[in-house]
Amino acid sequence: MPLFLIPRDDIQVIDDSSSSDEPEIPTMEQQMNNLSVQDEPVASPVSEPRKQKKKKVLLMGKSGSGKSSMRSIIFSNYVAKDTRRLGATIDVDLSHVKFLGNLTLNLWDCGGQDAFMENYLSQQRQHVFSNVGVLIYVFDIESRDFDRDLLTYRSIITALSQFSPGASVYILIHKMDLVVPNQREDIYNDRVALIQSKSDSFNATPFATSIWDQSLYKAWAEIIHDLVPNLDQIEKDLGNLGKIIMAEEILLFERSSFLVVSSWASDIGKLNPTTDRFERLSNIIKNFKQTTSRYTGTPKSAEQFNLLELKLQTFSLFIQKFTTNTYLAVVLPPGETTFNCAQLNCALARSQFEDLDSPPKRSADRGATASGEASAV
Ligand SMILES: Nc1nc2c(ncn2[C@@H]2O[C@H](COP(=O)(O)OP(=O)(O)OP(=O)(O)O)[C@@H](O)[C@H]2O)c(=O)[nH]1
Ligand SMILES: [Mg+2]
Repeated sequence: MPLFLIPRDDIQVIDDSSSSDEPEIPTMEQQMNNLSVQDEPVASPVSEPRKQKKKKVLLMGKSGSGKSSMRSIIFSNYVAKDTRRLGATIDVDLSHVKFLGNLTLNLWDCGGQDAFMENYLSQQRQHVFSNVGVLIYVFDIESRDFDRDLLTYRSIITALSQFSPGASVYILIHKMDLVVPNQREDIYNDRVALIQSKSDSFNATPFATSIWDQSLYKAWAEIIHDLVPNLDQIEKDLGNLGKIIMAEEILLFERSSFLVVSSWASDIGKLNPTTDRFERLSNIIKNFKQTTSRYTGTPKSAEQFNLLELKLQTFSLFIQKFTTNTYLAVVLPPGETTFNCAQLNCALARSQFEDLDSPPKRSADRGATASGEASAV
């Protein structure tokens, strides 16, 4: 079978003259090694010009509800059991997360103890609630005083409508693992109905979550999906690539959180009955990276693999480091030739996607944080 070269109209073929980094496709190994991360120093947030794609994300909820735990798992390579070591957050823990494209998440992890909550609602009201892009409010399903939690939520919503009426609101009904499985749905639906009735004009999107399964990834992937710029174009290009390499499914992962930010499936891929496969894969890969780190001694935040291949009788899969901020997972029908062609073409397609997920060349905030983790400011 011939090598499928990607038509120039659809996916830009690497042009040697425009990129001195790229080899002349000598071997697959060199290709893969060349998919290096191009981190550049992160400019100080003070000196950075304000850009539209900077999003202020408020993470709120009462103390012990699990806010810092989820933040550490999604953005700082913690596994669930590591979160038992976390202490209560004092005031606001601010992180500056470089994400796809120009998107920077300014993540405000707001300590939930009463004194802090009162302070956010009074002295710091304008400071905390203005220019908010997203509010993620975490409810502890085990809370013994849900009425009080609702009152606090109501006050937060009032402050948000005052200073950021255009913000998106997500409510996470968290620690679902602590509820017996046959009661989960009923309790969840009751809580959601009550919370939504206190959400004013905000259309609060609910999720049931737990740090002990993949539900956390589903919630955060959907939240991030709503925030990523250029998504239409990315999805279109993924579809073109998928058709050319005869893939059944393609997933684009953000490289440090391993959240699925975009995907495409063929007609066959759409028949896959495992509807939670994206978040399952995120969870599996994060845990795989943890294990690799433990047994190889590499830092948790390091890039631990360039390429992962899986060849089974019914399908093949590879996950490869793709652009500066992404990994690409490709599911294919079995067959060595299709597999090799697909890998080569994905490597060739990188430059097209790098253009999409990087800010303009001379911008101060190009690339991800050097560690790939949230860095405190
Ligand atoms: N069972 C269970 N425990 C969880 C879950 N998420 C977090 N926890 C535990 O809840 C405890 C408190 O978590 P934190 O993340 O520190 O809570 P917080 O909301 O940041 O609290 P403050 O910083 O005081 O506002 C930790 O011991 C976590 O291990 C979950 O989904 N299920
Ligand atoms: Mg905390």
